[in-house]
Amino acid sequence: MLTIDAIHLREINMPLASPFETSFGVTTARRILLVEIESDGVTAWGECVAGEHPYFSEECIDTAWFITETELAPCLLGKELVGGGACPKLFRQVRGHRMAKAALENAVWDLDAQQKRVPLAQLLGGTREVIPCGVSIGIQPSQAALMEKIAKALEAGYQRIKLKCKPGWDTKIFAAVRECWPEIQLSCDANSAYRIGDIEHIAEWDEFKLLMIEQPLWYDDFYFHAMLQKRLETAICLDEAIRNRRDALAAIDMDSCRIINIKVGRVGGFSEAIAVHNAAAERGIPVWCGGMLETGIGRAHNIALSSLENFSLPGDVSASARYWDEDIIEPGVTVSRTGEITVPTGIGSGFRVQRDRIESLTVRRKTLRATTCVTA
Ligand code: OSB
Ligand code: MG
Repeated sequence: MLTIDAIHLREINMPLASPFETSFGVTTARRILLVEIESDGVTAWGECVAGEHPYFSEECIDTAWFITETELAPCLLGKELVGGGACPKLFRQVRGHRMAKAALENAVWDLDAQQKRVPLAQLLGGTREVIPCGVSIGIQPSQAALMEKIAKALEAGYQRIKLKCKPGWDTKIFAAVRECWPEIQLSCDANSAYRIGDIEHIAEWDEFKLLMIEQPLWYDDFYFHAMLQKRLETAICLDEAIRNRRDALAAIDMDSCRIINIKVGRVGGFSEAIAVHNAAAERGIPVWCGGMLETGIGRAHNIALSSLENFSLPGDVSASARYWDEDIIEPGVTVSRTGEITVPTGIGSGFRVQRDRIESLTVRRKTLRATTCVTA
């Protein structure tokens, strides 16, 4: 049993090593909500992956901060917990706000692993010793710039290249990349930039033998994705649309997708991420771990999650240096020449949090403690 004595919220600001452009815009720096929980003198961290704007999902850092402070933290503080798995029930009354919930729940799992003196990956049920890694390459200022980025990633050993795309940055780009690299594992991610009227346009991509097409249509849709999947040879992978296990079941059953991207923040925490993983595994649907431009804290949690058996496709979990000039964990995450990350075998996440560095990046903070109820 563990009891959460205090929850520290902070916002850090961190410039990205290079700008990241998707169909919703360019990100040059991140505003990130970190939570640190305290129990019996042990502390553990969680990262909230909500963006600066509510573009990927309805959440953003400011809604996450507000809901964590006013709703979620009070649900946890002072409670006796058996572990991270106890969180979803405690948070049940709050609808949505899954990224805010995940930051706290994941911190509780991390804390539990530390108290039990086991690796977080093991506590989650992971079995993989190394995880296969891919990269997500943003929309570039030019085709030449893109080719250069791909060449660099392949040289570093990454096993799969995912291209962010949108109308105007798609078919021609895929053709150019395929011409240069006919055999690599290649995929694309539209972040919902297309509509069902684009069905014939998207069907042209079959010739590029993409590993998958990620979230081409509306962020909350299964019906039109199923219609599109019927028209395609290429597998659709859903990202934004999968919020929980029930969504995964619906999407698989309707054949809206044949691959699922699991982001622990998007589904509300490790418990639900494991449930989605298991539901997909039972139905023969492979999954992979998505990324949200995380710092080392979220990245370490993604690595632990990716150690589960059905994370069989290369994830978007890549080296710290791709995102940050200096990460906030030590050592930074590194990828081998064969495009793999070794799952740490140390206690907890297996990485040390660089408190001094976090301190220097902090722009806002708040400590919440269990309010002692004075009874007459
Ligand atoms: O859709 O996978 C996505 C980044 C921010 C928001 C959404 C997405 C992404 C990425 C980058 O693709 C993944 C990463 O390298 O962290
Ligand atoms: Mg995506």
